[in-house]
Amino acid sequence: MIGPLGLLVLLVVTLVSVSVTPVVVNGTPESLPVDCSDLYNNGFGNSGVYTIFPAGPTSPVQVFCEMGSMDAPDSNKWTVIQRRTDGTINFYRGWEQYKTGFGQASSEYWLGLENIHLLTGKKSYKLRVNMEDFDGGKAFAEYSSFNVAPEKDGYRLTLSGFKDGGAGNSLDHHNGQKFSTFDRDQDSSASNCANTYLGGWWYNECHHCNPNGEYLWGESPYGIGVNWSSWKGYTYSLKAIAFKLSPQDAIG
Ligand SMILES: [Ca+2]
Repeated sequence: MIGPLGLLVLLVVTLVSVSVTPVVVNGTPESLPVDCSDLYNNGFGNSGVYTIFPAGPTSPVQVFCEMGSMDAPDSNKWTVIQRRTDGTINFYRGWEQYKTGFGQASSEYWLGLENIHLLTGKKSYKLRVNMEDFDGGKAFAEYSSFNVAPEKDGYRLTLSGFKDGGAGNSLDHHNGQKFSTFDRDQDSSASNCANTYLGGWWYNECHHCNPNGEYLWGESPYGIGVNWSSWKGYTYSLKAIAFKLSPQDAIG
């Protein structure tokens, strides 16, 4: 039996032990993981949500890692930088939100332009874009190099080495463009593309793909949905799309 004093002590001990439980950090200060490939090499083999440090030890960021499967042990370890799956997260946001990131690593999110820029400055990455329609169709596009410039250059996109996985090359139209949001128009159009097409993107004049557009479940008005025009055109909003990075030297 524990008396009232015993219960009080137990409660205090429990509270103290909860409050001082350290935050679990994947890796030591000397080897903080920059991306999912680092985590995999540190022994974390399962796909899921992890913490990475592309901006250094004081700026942890949550990310979804696709680690492949036992059947394909040499496959790439993908760091997801953008994902749409169900429309639960609003992607019509301003510059500061696109700069720092938003959403949930377990569902829909944007990693943030600053994080993506810092990532692509630390290693040489390839990009894969996987997508799905509402009838079970799947396709992808891959680029052997992907880079995002610093904010002072408008987070300009540079990519090359297209490989077609059935989706077509809709991202090529955006190569060399600065990033635009409704409150920071850096596109090549006289209009405000982000405002017209309801997303934030490397808009040109204006887009061939709109992955951060409005989530609209298939047939939808021209250009405002989650479009990948070379696969499904401008009036079809995809069920799912994900942008993910893997180091260029990875096998697969
Ligand atoms: Ca404009």
